[in-house]
Amino acid sequence: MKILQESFGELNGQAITAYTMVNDQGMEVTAIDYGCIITKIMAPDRNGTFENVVLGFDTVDEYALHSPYFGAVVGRFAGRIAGAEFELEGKKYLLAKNNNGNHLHGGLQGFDKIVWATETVQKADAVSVVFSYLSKDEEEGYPGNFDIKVTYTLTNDNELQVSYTGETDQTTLVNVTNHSYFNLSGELKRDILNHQLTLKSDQFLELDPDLIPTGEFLSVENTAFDFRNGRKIIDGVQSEHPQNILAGKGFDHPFLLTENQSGEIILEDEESGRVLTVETDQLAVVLYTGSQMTGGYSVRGVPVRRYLGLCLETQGLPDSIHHAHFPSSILKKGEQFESMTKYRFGVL
Ligand code: G6D
Repeated sequence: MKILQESFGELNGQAITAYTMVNDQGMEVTAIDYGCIITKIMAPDRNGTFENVVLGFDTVDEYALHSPYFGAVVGRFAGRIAGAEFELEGKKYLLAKNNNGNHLHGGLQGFDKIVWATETVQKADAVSVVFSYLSKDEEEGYPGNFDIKVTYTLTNDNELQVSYTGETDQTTLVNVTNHSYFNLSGELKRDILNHQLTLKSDQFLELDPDLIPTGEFLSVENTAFDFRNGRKIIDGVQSEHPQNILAGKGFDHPFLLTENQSGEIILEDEESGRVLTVETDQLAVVLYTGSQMTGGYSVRGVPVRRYLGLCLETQGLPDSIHHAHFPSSILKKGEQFESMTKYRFGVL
């Protein structure tokens, strides 16, 4: 097990550093202190060939210019907040309107655009990079000084563990996730339409035309949203379900998980033999199939296009502050925000 540290250029005069965690099986995970962005995950296929399985760039300028949150930690509040405002304990807070008049992914300078402080930890069978940041009171319009740590740990079982801890000195909203785009074909050889996804989820959130939850929980039964027994992503692209069409012919939906830490999310690519198992303590996962990646730049030489990658953003429910029947994303002073999501890479 080792961690390599190297320069990843600079942004606005600030040096950016890349950390590559390597385990004894040859798996590698590279992340940079800008946005805690995971830039590369080298995982084996059924023949033991290690290839990159996430969308990412080799320069920080490309992230600043093009990235739709590739690999980044997203927050203070991942997902959308309707009207870019909310009321908490009798006070109204105004946020950036950075997505059709609503607030998306923490605003203009969300956690994905911060240079985080880092430290590394090396153990016999696991290595970690610990990212920390103090999100100041009223930063991006959110109340409270929110002190957050994100830890990436690579184990010798080819598992990447992402854990979040945080606390605030005032009541605030917190919903953080990692926004990696996975493509198990390796080096973006193919798109993700033939990836098979299995999800332990009976319900998903209905979205309105601005992709804001309406508050309705829809059953997956007899729809392309039913991933309980495994389903190819292409089914959602070819589906005539209004919600698949609304999401740009695909998915951009929060799914409520019926189980946690029990193989609740499994992504498979038959051709490469790669399997990604995601386990989380979060109540939901947003499946986003990249239907808004419409071009204009390349990803390590591959012209970007729809369905080149998919996201499995484990998190709370978007816009929960405006839906009293949704589980809350409110964090109060004295409470500890804690969450862990594990990404285990294997082969069929
Ligand atoms: C689009 O609607 C989608 C979001 O879910 C995604 O996170 C973003 O692109 C990158 O806005």
